[in-house]
Amino acid sequence: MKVVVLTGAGISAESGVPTFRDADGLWEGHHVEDVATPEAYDAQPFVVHRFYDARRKALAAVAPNPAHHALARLEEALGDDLLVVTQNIDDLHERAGSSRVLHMHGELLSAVCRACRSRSRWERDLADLPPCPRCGTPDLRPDVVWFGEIPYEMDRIYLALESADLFVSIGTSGAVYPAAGFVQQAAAYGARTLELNLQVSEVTTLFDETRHGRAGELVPAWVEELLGR
Ligand code: BJW
Repeated sequence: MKVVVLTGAGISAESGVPTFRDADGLWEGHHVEDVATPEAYDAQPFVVHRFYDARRKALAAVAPNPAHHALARLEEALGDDLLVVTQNIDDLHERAGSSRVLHMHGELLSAVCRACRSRSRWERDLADLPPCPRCGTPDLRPDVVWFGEIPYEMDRIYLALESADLFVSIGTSGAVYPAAGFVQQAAAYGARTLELNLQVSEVTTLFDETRHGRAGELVPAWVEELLGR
């Protein structure tokens, strides 16, 4: 059985990573839509750098939770038949042991040079304008996908959705496209669809089945069920 899992901020919430649109979703009074655009970066690069530098630093203090670990166990069982598509820029899936993960909105631990377009693994701050390791230009930005930019890996994601038997969405509000449209694409190609979320999302009605609760409980239970244990 081929399974595609889409994850959003809700899967990392119990690890202590704030979501975007829940009660604690504001950052220094900004909505994510105010800081996650190329226009915001051009207008106030230091505000945007501080937002991402703070989140990159905070990664060191968080750890994968039972939901991330359960998906890693599912990969052990299904191998290439599981693909995790994450909108999250943290590295908690990888730290739990998952390797088949596509970061469609980029990664906190990566920087992209606006001069030479090269992408480099990046663990330090960017606000102090360090030089690009490849070309030396001090014009690195977070390697993340902002509103109006094209998400990464779309070809591989659409191909996986076309052949999926099961599409599962975990902890995402369905407020942001194209990810919010994956349920309809997967269903159109014949997949069964399941949503696991703390509460009703903007696309809940599009799923064959929805379960409400915390990802740290729902995901391990669903994985055990799928593996017939
Ligand atoms: C729990 C839980 C627990 C909490 N357990 N659950 C009109 C129609 C269609 C599209 C558009 C449109 N107008 C504009 C667009 C396009 C635009 C868009 O979608 N805008 C919307 C505002 C409408 N999209 C884009 O611009 C995208 N690009 C694009 O479309 O390019 C064109 C193209 C596409 C495809 C092929 C070719 C071309 C780019 C979008 C980029 C989004 N970037 C961000 C920032 C990334 C970097 C960063 O992290 O800072 O991505 S914005 C932010 O939102 C981030 C997230 O990945 C994304 C989604 O958020 P998520 O993960 O859903 O979090 P929340 O907070 O919203 O929800 C958390 C959920 O968890 C909630 O449901 C809780 O209930 C739940 N929860 N605790 C279980 N313990």
